[in-house]
Amino acid sequence: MTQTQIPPKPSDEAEAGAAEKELYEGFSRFGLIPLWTEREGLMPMTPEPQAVPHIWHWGDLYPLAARAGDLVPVGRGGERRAIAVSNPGLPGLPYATPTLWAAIQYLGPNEVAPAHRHSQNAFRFVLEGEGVWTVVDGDPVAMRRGDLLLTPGWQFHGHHNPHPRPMAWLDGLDIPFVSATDTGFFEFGEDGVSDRSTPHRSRSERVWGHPGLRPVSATEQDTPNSPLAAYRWEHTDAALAAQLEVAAEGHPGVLEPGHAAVRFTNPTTGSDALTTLRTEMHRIAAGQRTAPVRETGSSVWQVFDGSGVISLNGTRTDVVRGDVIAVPSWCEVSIEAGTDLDLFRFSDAPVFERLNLARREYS
Ligand code: 1HN
Repeated sequence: MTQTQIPPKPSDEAEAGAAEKELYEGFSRFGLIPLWTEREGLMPMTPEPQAVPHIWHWGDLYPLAARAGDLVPVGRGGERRAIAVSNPGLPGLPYATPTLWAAIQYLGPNEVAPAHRHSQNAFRFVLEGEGVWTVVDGDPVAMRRGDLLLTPGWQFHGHHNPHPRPMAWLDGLDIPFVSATDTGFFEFGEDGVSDRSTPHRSRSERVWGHPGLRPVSATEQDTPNSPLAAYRWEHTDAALAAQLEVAAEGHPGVLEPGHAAVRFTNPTTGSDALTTLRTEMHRIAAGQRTAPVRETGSSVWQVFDGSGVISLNGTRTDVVRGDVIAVPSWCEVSIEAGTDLDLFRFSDAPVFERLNLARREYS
């Protein structure tokens, strides 16, 4: 048996320097990095995200998406005419934050985005317009302003626009998270979409879309993602309006004064609608300002209606309908409503809550 060679202790400074150099060369040669050179980067006192707070204005996004509609065909291969926001702190990556993808997708008259499926969870949120159907596992789901449409992981989905008008919407996916964890799978479906019918209500909504009523059926299992494919604006709007009314009558019901919020949930479990993505709609009454708050995990907001000012780590920016806002981990956020202000928000909170890494601090 060969014995491990232990180098003799260096006797003077020059020898110590040479010995240290040799030690670090040894680390490098064998693929090792000592903690003492890396500790601060590995374990900051509070989160130090590379992603930065950033705002993309709808007035810049939409014309470019429309131009892409003129110049770039949609079809097999590229799959979607989706243009992702790229956080300036994550240069070259099509990521809003380290975990969240957000894109504007544009589909022209009579165009079809072909069916496929992937393990990434996805949703669409419609800022304006209507006339596209997203066909989710064979169920055609109409898309209209204010609606949230779900495409849970591994369900086939394609979109078609049978109308003479183009339509654009916001896509949200957990692509960066799935990429970082090497858990992505993808499969092509048939060319086009399986069902070109255009029902007002999908089968999913007809079965699952009745408040507080769970179907008693032969398949009564809870599902990790929501079986409800569409959350309609008329319901979201009514829920937000009612919260503010109840609060105005002197009863509890809102998140904070003048600030109503609802979360889109999975009716089988009451948890978030998608396992990796939290989706919410917020309404802030004109003149109200939300309490500054920091949270771990990141989020993306889109102004749905109205205008106001968003403060991100103390920097104030005016926002109007359609603007998309990236909020990195531990960034302090406060929103002031100029007019009554409706905002859609999505985040990675379900992941960090499950992992016991969720933290929130009010300033
Ligand atoms: C996707 O399937 C959609 O279905 C949108 O609309 C964006 C980005 C990357 C990969 C798949 C969609 C996507 C996507």
